[in-house]
Amino acid sequence: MKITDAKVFVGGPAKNYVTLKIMTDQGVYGLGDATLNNRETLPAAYLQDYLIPNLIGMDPRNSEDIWQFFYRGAYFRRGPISMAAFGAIDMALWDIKGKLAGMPLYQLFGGKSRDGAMVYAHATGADLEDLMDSIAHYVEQGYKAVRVQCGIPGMPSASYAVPETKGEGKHYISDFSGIRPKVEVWDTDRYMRYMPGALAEIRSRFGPDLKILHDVHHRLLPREAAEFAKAVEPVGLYWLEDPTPAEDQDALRLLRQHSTVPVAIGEVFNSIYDCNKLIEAELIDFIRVAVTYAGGITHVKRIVDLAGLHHVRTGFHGAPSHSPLCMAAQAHLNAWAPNFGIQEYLVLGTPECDALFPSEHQMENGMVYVSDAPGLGVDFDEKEAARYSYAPGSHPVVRLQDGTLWNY
Ligand code: CS2
Ligand code: MG
Repeated sequence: MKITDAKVFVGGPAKNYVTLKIMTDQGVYGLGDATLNNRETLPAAYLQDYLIPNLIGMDPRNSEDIWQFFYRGAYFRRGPISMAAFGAIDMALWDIKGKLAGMPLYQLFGGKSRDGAMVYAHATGADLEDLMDSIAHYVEQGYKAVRVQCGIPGMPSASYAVPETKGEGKHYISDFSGIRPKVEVWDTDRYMRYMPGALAEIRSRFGPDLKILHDVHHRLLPREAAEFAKAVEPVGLYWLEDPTPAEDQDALRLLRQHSTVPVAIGEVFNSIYDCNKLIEAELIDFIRVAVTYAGGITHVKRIVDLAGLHHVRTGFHGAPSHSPLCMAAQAHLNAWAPNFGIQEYLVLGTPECDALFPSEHQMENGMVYVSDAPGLGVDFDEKEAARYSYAPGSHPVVRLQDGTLWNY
């Protein structure tokens, strides 16, 4: 069996999805997601210029060897652009494998460990009352877990995940348009003083059963993160996410010595070598890698298995930048993983997105139910894809009040 061709598509409804389609001499094709948020053209170019010319003629069933060939063969290892490109190839090869076997991917991993996988939504408010409304909206829809972010009084601009424009319902619209980033201003002291009390009010309003998550987005120093974790301990958070800059694997030691708050980290990691120390030292409770950014199913499954040895559960990244293909790969891993925790999930299911990526995966009452279709269980409509093109975007940059550049 041979790979005969592969194509890359960039674009989508309000997103620059990077979709890879690998064709074979047996008519079976596979699909993968290489969407590196706000840097989408780079994995696309890597695929087109270097990887696809090598893929043609390879046996698509040898997904492990193909992964090793590209990873080792590049000589310069890791990095988000490479790993997103390898991730798309790997997803597409697993998709082909599942279709050849006539089985959904979770069966190839070891079958189902659960019927539905719990997901969490994003509740956002310009202030606490606004956030309470947003949480109530998701609770009414049946979500059991909600990530909560709100504006901080006296902060000179919107804080992390609180865009200035409010869209329909309780959703805020992230405006990442344009190649030049917007600037947000951050004030650690005000955040540290305000947020623990706000989280406590959310807990008392919604009671003990709601799983409450909060994302610090790498903004605190290790000592500050330890103080913050101690302060929010009575709230009983499901997790505290990215309390410190993620590239320092030792930064969480201090937090761990001072608090038992569950810690989640890893959305910016792209390899097992970014998190092996964290996992082995049991400094975290949830690993947040994404199948797209961390080299596909083959590599992420290794991370999940290492995590399982150390009581670390999964909480895969599920920001809207991941296409339904990545979310499907994660849904199959979530159905199987003995150490599944939770899945971040934003409703992608607009009619436009469903038309571009038809699938039978279901979301109901805050749970995702994986489809039994062979492979990833998601298709890609090339006619629909022709409607979209690339539109450059950027993440905001963050500065302290004196102008010092900080972590977005
Ligand atoms: C966030 C992300 O989902 C999350 O937890 O931290 O939305 C992150 O800001 C984006 O993925 C950046 O591309
Ligand atoms: Mg995050």
